[in-house]
Amino acid sequence: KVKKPIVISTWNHGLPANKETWKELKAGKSALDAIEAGMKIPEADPNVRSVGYGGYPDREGKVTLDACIMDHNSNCGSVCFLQGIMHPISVAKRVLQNTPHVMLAGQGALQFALSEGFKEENLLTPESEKDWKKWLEDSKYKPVINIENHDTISMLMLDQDGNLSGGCTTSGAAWKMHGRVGDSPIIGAGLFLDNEVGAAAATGLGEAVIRTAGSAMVVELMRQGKSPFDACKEITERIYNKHKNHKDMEYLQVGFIALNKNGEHAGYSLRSGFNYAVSDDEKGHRMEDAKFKMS
Ligand code: SD4
Repeated sequence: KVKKPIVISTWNHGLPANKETWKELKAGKSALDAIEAGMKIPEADPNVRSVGYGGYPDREGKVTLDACIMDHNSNCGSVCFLQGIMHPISVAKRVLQNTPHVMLAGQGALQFALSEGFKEENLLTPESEKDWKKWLEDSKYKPVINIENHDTISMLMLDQDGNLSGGCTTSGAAWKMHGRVGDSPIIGAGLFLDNEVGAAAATGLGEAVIRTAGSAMVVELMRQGKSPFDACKEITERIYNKHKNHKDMEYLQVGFIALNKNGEHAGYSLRSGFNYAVSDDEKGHRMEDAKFKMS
């Protein structure tokens, strides 16, 4: 029997996001509206240091945001390298709905957001500014694995009608180069779904996920008959094998979540510490620890 609706999303900040999404879904909102509503919670929360407002800036002290959203008809909207907008997930949804394109970047994304009525705001909190100044003292770029147990929020949904959709939003890797874009806004890397098969999303070091077309590969393995767990595990292992002798290996963390058309789900990560939120009618809202390859 198909378990639906079901919503899963990455990390501890996925729990409040899931709760909001669930509420909206139960109130009759569309899948995309419900995903947007949930993702806005961590985006607006200054204590979530890896998403939206309060996210760590790049090495020039600029908070730059990546987000995307995708529906069951494979319609996609995405923004990358967007600055000064509190809710990149909402702008991504407008790209999907109101433009002939999939992805808008930087100044162009900002221009579009402003034309859609979004307000420009300063997203660098005093706390983030302080941390950035401290980082400038020796200014070494070295991603920290599982930053405070959260990173990108990626959400996947199987709705009441049995349709899949998903979204991602992040401020990206802390202290990145100005202009760096991660996996999260890239359809096929940070997020992918095929309504015939399943959905997958990534968290962790975006470069490694892009190099391997991570989320698209997880979905493709599910198409070939793998369970969400086996698909996430196989692609995580592939990423490990590709990076064993790579300079990124020292700080490499990647994690995937996946959901198939039957409502079966899983998470798997390279290193320990990854968890994800699950919401369904049977057991309500809870966190599940992902299995992992190494500690
Ligand atoms: C990215 N996956 O931009 C995102 C989030 C992150 O270190 O900060 N990773 O790569």
